[in-house]
Amino acid sequence: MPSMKTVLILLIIIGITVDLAIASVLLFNLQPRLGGGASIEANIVMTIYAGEIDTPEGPRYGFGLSEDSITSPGPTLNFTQGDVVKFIVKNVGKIPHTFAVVPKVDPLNPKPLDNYDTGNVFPSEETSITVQFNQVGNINYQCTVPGHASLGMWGNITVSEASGQ
Ligand SMILES: [Cu+2]
Repeated sequence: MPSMKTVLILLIIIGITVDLAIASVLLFNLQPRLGGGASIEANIVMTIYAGEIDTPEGPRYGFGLSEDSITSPGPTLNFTQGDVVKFIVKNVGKIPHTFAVVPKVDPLNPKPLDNYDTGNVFPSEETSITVQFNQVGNINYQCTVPGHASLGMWGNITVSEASGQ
């Protein structure tokens, strides 16, 4: 039979282990929130393609809702207040790009809303970011790589009032 002392030590060890497990789960869950509300359940999932395109005016950068519909600037995205949108951002171009939600396009010094910025997505890679649209109004998305928005790598976002409110 194990002594009372051994049992107590075992119980303390089990207690610490459980605490550590709970703490790591909490920390793990908090992490995505810092990066843009990823822990919130999305009601819309949208895939955004980022890349470069050739135009009569020369090479431009842009976004599209399919790989072969990339435009410069990108398409206008329409949402309703309260929408939680999971953007899957795929880079189908040849250089790194980002996707960020901003109050206003700024090619050199963008200020993403609530850190809603994927950071670099490298060619052939994809990432996702979950964005909650709480405020009615017209905002933008853009690539935050310096200068890319100047080459058309941005688009409009409209957030409309939910009906019946
Ligand atoms: Cu870019």
